[in-house]
Amino acid sequence: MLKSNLTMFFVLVFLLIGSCSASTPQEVSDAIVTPDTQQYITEVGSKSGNDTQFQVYNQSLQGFPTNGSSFVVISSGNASGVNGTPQNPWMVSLFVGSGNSSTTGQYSNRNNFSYDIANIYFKIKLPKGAKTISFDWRFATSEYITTQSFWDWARAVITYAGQTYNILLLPDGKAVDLNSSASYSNTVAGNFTPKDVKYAHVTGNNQTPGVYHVTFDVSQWAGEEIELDFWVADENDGVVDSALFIDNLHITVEENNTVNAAYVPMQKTGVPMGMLAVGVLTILGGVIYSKKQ
Ligand SMILES: [Ca+2]
Ligand SMILES: [Ca+2]
Repeated sequence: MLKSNLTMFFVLVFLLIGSCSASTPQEVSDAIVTPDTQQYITEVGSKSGNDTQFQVYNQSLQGFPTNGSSFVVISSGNASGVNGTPQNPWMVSLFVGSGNSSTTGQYSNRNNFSYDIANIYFKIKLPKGAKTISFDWRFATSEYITTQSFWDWARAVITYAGQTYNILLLPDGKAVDLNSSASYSNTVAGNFTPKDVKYAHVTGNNQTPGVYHVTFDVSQWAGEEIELDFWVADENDGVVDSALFIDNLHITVEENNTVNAAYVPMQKTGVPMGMLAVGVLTILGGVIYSKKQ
């Protein structure tokens, strides 16, 4: 009896630790890349930051997840335990001591030194007929938006043939940081909605509500490999943190290229192509017939 109780105790402890543990780049990828886009990811990894700065969530926060049952928070501090009620600045703070501008070459939008730089990168082999890459995001911070001494920042950078494109932009086209996001953010003192995270400010206020969505045209690189880097960092000091909420990373492909003979499970079912066509036509006929009824 005692032994089974002890076993149950350790199982519970394990589950509790497990639910709060940091996430690996592969877990991040599994959580945010849509099922039909997974096949195009050739490599995922991290160039900067430690495990505590990446966290997969399997719960509803700030309108996420927007695809599937999980999403990711990437932070310049501890990314776990951000669920709660909005707090005044300093409440979600940690000097992580991971990469800084000297090691990553990444400086803030006003070119200041940065700390606790978190990165997740994806190498993506775009299929023939690739049209766009897209994802959903929100920028959150525990910094003082009113005093604005520390312009923490976030980027999503596509690299192809040495050229880089930051596609994480606010509705006015500005790159994301504490300063530029202020006019788009909920505040603890104001109308913070939904009130389910500890951050002092999160983008998506009454004027431009909800989760933001990026769509970027990649058709010029169809068939080629590109890289996508997500970056989040502290500026000037590492103590008060900021974060990026991400989900629904997706590549759209021209319809002619989405159905490929290689993906038709011919060997599994053993149904000859002709029979398959008859079956599809029969179903279509049934649909048309039932619509006419
Ligand atoms: Ca900061
Ligand atoms: Ca930090």
